[in-house]
Amino acid sequence: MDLEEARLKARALREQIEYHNYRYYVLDDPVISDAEYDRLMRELQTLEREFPELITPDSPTQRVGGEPRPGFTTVRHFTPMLSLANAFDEESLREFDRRVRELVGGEPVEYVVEPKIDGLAVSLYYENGLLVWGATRGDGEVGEDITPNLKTIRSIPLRLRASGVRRVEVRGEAYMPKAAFAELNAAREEAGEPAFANPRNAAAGSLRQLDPRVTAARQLNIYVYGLGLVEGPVLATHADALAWLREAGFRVNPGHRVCDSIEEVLAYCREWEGKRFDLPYVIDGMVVKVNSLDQQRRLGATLKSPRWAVAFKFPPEQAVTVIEDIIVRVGRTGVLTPTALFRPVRLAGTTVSRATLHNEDLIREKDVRIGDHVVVQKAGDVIPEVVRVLPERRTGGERSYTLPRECPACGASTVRLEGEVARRCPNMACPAQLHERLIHFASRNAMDIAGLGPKIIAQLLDRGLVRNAADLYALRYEDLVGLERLGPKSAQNLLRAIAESKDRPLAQLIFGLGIRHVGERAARVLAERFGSLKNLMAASEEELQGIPEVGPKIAASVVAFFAAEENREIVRRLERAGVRTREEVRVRGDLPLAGKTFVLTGALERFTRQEAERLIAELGGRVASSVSRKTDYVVVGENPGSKLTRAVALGIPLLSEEEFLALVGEAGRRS
Ligand code: 3BA
Repeated sequence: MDLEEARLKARALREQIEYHNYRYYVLDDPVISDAEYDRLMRELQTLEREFPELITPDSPTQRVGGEPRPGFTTVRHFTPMLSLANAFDEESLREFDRRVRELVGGEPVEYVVEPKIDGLAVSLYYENGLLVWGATRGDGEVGEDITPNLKTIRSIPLRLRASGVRRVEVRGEAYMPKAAFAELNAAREEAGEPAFANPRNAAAGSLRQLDPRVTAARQLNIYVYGLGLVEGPVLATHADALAWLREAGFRVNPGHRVCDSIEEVLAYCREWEGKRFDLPYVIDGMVVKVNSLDQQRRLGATLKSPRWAVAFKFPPEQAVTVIEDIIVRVGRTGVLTPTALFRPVRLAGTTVSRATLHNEDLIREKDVRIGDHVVVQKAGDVIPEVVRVLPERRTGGERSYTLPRECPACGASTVRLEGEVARRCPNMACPAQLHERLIHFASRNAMDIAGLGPKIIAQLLDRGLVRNAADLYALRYEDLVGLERLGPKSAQNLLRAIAESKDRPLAQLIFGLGIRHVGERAARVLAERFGSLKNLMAASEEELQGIPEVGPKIAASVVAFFAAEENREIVRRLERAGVRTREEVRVRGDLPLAGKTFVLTGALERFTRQEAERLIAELGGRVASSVSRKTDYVVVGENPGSKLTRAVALGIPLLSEEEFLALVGEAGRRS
């Protein structure tokens, strides 16, 4: 392939990838499978590796930076990022409205009301349509340049989907969804690392990483809500600005609404207050903004905040309850986690009766005792936590608590490693750890073994029927049928579920092994990159670290896992039991090019047109005579015609003769 051809192809791939990014991350409505998306991305990476001069700053491959950077530099915002004045009750909001109407001389005023995302305010600066930098708010005048980190957020366009924009600053809130926060903290506790207090801290910590690969693994997202400097679009209202932002490719919260009166504003705020706990992200209030930009200009700002906007803050929901007991759980990696059990209370939409106390340092800091009255709340509306003790309600009968020096499950002496907050049971064969490891292995997102829950696993362990994941595949009907709560029919079903799990995708198996720091995303990356457990086991730490999205911690942990002989033995036994340990690209029984439509243009060197068509058909593909949106590949030979132009316009992947050969060669071997 020559440079010009490569340039065309790279452009087509980028356009396609950006389009699918937009469908997936902004519209939440993907039109291709993850596997197809990954294939496009790999193709572009390969191309850019071969022709590095083709790498552009807005290429989707630039979303994960390669190298950690020495530190953050600063940037000066073109227009300052002011702060928001707060209103803590309805009367203050009415007061805000009175002042606004007075200052605009009694004109009618429209407001836009939008949810106030609890994250980190950022500014994104675009020049001639391209993202130049992204920064934190900082002191409002000068922020930290966190461009490589922000580029890992897939819903931030690297290039605007709008033309004629010379310069623009886009403002928004980067945040961590509740589910991602819960997952991250669970993993951190297992790893003996301190948990983040709430999703906002987690988002801020993730964006202030020097290594963007860490940020990339954190599943951050963004809602944009405003503009700073604007040179290009002509806008009359804030609602126009939000509509323009959406068209330009940004993620705008669909929950914004234009209101004609402050009473309507209040009603809308109440409506959102009622559903705040059901949202997948944390909001701590609603933002009320004057809609007309002309009125905004006339209202102006004080030193700190604009007079045309106010944040209506929701109170954090708290409750008082009594701690009845503190128990300790031994996790998959041996971490001892103290959990407070308290009298059930309603909180942020659910009844809660327990809260993690995280670790022994925290218990000491808060001086939490059994029998204490405590204030509880949900950290960022997600995880229940003990905010503080009410010492004035102590009666003298409260009991202090210390984490046991011996593992409550196996009696081994617990240890606390230097620099870790966690106390661990060091015994790899500890039954509590085995139990948790097996629960994890059988869980939905791992090997997905229906019917193999905590109770059954406990019985299997008690009876010595299993000691690790590989033992599951040696279970016989006689072993199962005697278990409590397991009749003949359930035993049959469980056996079938275990057998069916042998065919799970490699990524799920890797995740199921429970390697420290290897979550679902990392497992997917590793499966894709290595294709088999055998290859993964042979990978060096350097090789692993060379993968974007795989940080040094994951790399070290994978190597350590496979260095342990018992783990290597488990893998060997899984293989022998017939568990799939390599990625299978095609669905069994299907032809390798099934469902794929090709168009040929130009002369091929090694095939006549007829030979090429026959080959494609033999492998299950179809050859069409003209390019349409349904075309999967266009094979480009010498002197291609207008089909190439059309393919580029539609963003259809192009294949050179070599690539076509590689594709059918590979497919041919597999069939
Ligand atoms: N709207 C935060 N400030 C916001 C532009 C003004 C503003 C916010 C907002 C000042 C949210 C202060 C930091 C800042 C841009 C300054 C929102 C949210 N509007 N929806 C009125 O959802 N958290 N934060 N950001 N300039």
